[in-house]
Amino acid sequence: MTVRVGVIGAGLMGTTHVRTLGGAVATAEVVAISDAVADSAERLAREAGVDRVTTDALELIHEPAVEAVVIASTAETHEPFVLACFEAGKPVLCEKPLAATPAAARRVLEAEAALGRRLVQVGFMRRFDPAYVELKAHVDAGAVGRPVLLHCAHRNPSVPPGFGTHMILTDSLVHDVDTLRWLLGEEVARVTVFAPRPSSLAPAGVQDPLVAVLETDAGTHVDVEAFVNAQYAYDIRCEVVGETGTAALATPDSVELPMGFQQRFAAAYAGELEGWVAAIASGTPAGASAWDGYAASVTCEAAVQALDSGRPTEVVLEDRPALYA
Ligand code: ISE
Repeated sequence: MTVRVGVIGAGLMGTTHVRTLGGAVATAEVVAISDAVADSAERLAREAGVDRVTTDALELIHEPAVEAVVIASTAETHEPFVLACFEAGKPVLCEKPLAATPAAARRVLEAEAALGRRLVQVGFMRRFDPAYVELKAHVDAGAVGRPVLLHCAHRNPSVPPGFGTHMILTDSLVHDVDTLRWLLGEEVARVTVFAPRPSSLAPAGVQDPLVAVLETDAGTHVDVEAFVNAQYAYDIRCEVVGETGTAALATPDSVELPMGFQQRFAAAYAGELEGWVAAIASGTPAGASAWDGYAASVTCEAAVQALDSGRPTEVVLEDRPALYA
């Protein structure tokens, strides 16, 4: 069975998804592309050999030939486009964040809970990264005993212009928030953010790196160094310290480290899209749910408050609908 996919957004992530769907996912076919900028949509459609091109994402969502949708447009568009997919009854893979604010993410989650079936998967691709999957399998098998600490690092060589201090938390740390929740099966209860001496190579006014300490509801402590102008490479680390041992994410040798997340997580993006397509075929949802998107969004907002206030900040999640039990 081949799933016919429409892709919204022809920027960096939309392009990555179209190329991955075309090259690495035999069970999917991209049949439509939209972008608010006509030239961008047309460029990507030409590259991918796709005929249906539009600047109107809602038209793409309601197009009968489109069976499932990938959303890779700007964050503010995620809520209306995901809700339109719900209305059309179409499965949707939405890039992170699920929505631009925690309140918007909550509205999406409540709309899906009211539908009574999971239609949205959030693009937290690390859950499909072979090294993370192996680490989780170790931890789940009890290889390190009960986890007590996680030490993580999220380093980008550089980020695009305009990437400010809060984005380090909402755009980068958000991945570590999702992986810690997924690895541990625990929710974050409190977050504190420390601002060390900023790198002189970060743009003026940007506080980089940051160190977040996240405490889970079970008492596990997770420290994450988020450093987005680290210059030397794209370097992602994670070590789980348990009561009887430790297990770390397999990372390439320093000479082999990639410079970009597209290379580092190429297998993860392919696995994410394959998992999504397989879930559509089987009817059993995979990957991060709207609840995961909502929880990550609330946690990152609390991290922003923690940084701005210089104080530990509680993460308060509203009730979890039965759909996400
Ligand atoms: C970017 O949006 C991503 O999703 C990358 O995985 C992350 O490493 C980067 O820091 C973000 O800006």
